[in-house]
Amino acid sequence: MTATSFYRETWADIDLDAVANNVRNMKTRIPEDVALLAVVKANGYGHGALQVARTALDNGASWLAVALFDEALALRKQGIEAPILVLSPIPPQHVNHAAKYHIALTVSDGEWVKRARENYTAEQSVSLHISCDTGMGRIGIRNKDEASTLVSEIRRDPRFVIEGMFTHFATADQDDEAYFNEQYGRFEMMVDWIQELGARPAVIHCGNSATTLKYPAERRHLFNMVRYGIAMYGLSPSPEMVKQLPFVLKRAMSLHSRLTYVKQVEKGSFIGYGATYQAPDDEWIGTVPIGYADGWLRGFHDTDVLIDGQRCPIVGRICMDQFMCRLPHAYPEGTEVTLIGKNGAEEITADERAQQLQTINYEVTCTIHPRVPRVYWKNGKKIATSNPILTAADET
Ligand code: PMH
Repeated sequence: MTATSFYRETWADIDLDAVANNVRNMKTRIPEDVALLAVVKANGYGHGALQVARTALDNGASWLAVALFDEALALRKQGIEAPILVLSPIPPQHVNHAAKYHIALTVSDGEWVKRARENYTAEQSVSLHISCDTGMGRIGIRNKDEASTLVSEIRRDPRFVIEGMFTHFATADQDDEAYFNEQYGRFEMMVDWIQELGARPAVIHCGNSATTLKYPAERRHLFNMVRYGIAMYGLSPSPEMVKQLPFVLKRAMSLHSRLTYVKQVEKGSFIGYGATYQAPDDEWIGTVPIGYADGWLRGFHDTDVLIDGQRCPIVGRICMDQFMCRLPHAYPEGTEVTLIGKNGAEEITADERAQQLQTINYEVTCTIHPRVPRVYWKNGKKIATSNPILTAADET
């Protein structure tokens, strides 16, 4: 158990009401018999896997997915009973753990099944989802031979259950739909191959956030489950998609800190490593306790933060645990600094941060390090805090 208190005043607020809203909105837009799977890998895209998982399940999701077996196990051990799918291949010797904890695995090749069989000592069955590479080029079967080898290897042990099959789209968030349609066509063909082998599974899924937002009622793109990731956290899958969102996405993460040190420097003073900033005038400088080791990357050096509803420029290089910014005048130590989110009438979104780093919003939220405590809000009230640096025992 991680601690609930923290001693450095830097934290990420996670608005679980926003997640709940994004899940309910999506659930009401997809056909009733299409299941909603909440993707909570990478600690829920940085938002906190357990809290997001619980919120999603309470609001219409019935499945969860993660990338690592470790992430699945952590959820199980924390009391999550819903089906969990691990989306990446895991070493075959861990099949026993998967069987024991009812964690569904992704399979891509017959060789994996063979090796898993050799290691399989558990009595329980294990659910498998066949990954199909329709053009993402990451994992999955690519042709009919691979499909039939895989299915026949699986059939050699009745404890293997083919529960699902899926693919992942490489370009669903882009305006040009040609490659998406090509991938979709290949997936339909692969579903037919598996059906011809008499192994059509109960759960067939291919839609990510972008697919599901674009075609919320178009069954052919959804089969009977969709995998909801980035939009569940309130972020658009791509800048192109912002104009075609079927409902307002509510952003769940904001990032905050407080000034720990405020001083007036004389004209000509240097600030930070490399002495890259020289004050052009006498000016007020504030120090903020978050740095690149927190995922507040050095690439943010020429951007602003929000203090008292105003944009204040970061000056000098970002250090490992702190950075400095220019203040319009003196502010008391302890004044709130917003790095992502609203402060007064101003807002800096994860999308703006992504643009500043020439990356995507996914990377911005995932990169906020676990040493930044997450503070969870539900029904407008703080319900939990997680600080994995300290254990619960350290608090007593
Ligand atoms: N399914 C799979 C297999 C995924 O890898 C992802 C996201 C999702 C669903 C959810 O997609 P969404 O967040 O766009 O809704 N995976 C990744 C990735 O590997 N890199 O960026 C996103």
